[in-house]
Amino acid sequence: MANYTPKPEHKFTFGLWTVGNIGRDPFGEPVRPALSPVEIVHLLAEVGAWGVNFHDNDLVPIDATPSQRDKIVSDFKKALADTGIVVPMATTNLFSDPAFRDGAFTSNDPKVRAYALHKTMHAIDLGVELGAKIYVFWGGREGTETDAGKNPLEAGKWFREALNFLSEYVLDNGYGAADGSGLKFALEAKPNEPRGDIYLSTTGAMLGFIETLDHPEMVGVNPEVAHETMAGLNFLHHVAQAWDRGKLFHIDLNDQGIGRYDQDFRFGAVNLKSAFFLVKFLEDVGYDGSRHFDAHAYRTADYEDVKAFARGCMRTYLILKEKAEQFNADSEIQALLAEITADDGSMDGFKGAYLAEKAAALKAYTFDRPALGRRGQPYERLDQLVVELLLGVR
Ligand code: DIG
Ligand code: MN
Ligand code: MN
Repeated sequence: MANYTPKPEHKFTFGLWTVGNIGRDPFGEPVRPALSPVEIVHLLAEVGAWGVNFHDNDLVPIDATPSQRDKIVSDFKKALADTGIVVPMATTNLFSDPAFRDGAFTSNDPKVRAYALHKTMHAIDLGVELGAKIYVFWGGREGTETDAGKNPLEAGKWFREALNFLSEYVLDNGYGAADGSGLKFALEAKPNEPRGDIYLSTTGAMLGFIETLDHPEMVGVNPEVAHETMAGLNFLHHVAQAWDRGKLFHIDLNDQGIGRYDQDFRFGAVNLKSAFFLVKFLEDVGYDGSRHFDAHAYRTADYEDVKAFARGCMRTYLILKEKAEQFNADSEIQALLAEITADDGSMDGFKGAYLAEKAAALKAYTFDRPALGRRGQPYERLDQLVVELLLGVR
């Protein structure tokens, strides 16, 4: 039996808010006692994680005094030193406090927009102090319930202005550079919840938005499985587009039923096949970033079950990684792929960049259209082999 023990090189991370989730939901009170950041770091070390991430207020309460902040941070640093757990990513909570009830960077209130910048600059300082190299922006409150009171163009401009301002802050403080080295931003999309509709609702929308920024090379995306899946979209296709643009700076792994609220289930808990194709893609392309499990245990879990949840996220990733290696080594699968992608070279003259003579020759070429339509593809055979690989009978 192979060993699916997580190791640092796997770069498995969890947010303080994930294994520290106390089970509150819109219809129920907390079910688990709160753990301190130090206790969470030790729990993550016990289960074999590599890193821990945090929102500013997961670590430092929003009303902490400067001396309380310093004590919390020094205790946290000691826990990191004692365990070897690192901090690859940090982010700002711009969604819990009532001040953000109408958004943060896109609030209609200029005082709130300014406060969101104030809070984020302090949170970036904290993240950098703890070693973060990726800074995530999830705009949980950047949206509307009615479009009567906010022009989406104006909201987009405010969000762009905030990210340009914060990019300059990062450059001005030497946290990062214009070529994208050092601290980078990763924008996380979600279609809705907690707002009725959230702006920039998919990873694709974020990729388009990034190109409108002053320093696009500093900004990438943090796609989350649950968020594209909530909207009924193919998460892998969004990840592939981000990778194609060199913008997959981070990724939030979990699982989700289509058309449900944001379930943030254990990785692989709902759709093993899409989890397999995602892991295969990340491993095949050599993604070298964090494998961040932005997920939480069932509300029915006690802390032993929370640890099982965390171990399950990592074990499932490693098992699927092994299945991807088996897929790539499976002669029957590879033979089918060769058949599917067969190319007799007859179209080589028409491939690649445009040339006038190429276009003329192609226009003049006589295709046997009925023959094109007669060619089937053995996707049923191939997919069944994947299913049997995942069921452990290959
Ligand atoms: C929710 O999916 C968001 C917040 O948890 C956090 O801002 C971000 C970081 O992964 N994901
Ligand atoms: Mn989520
Ligand atoms: Mn997330």
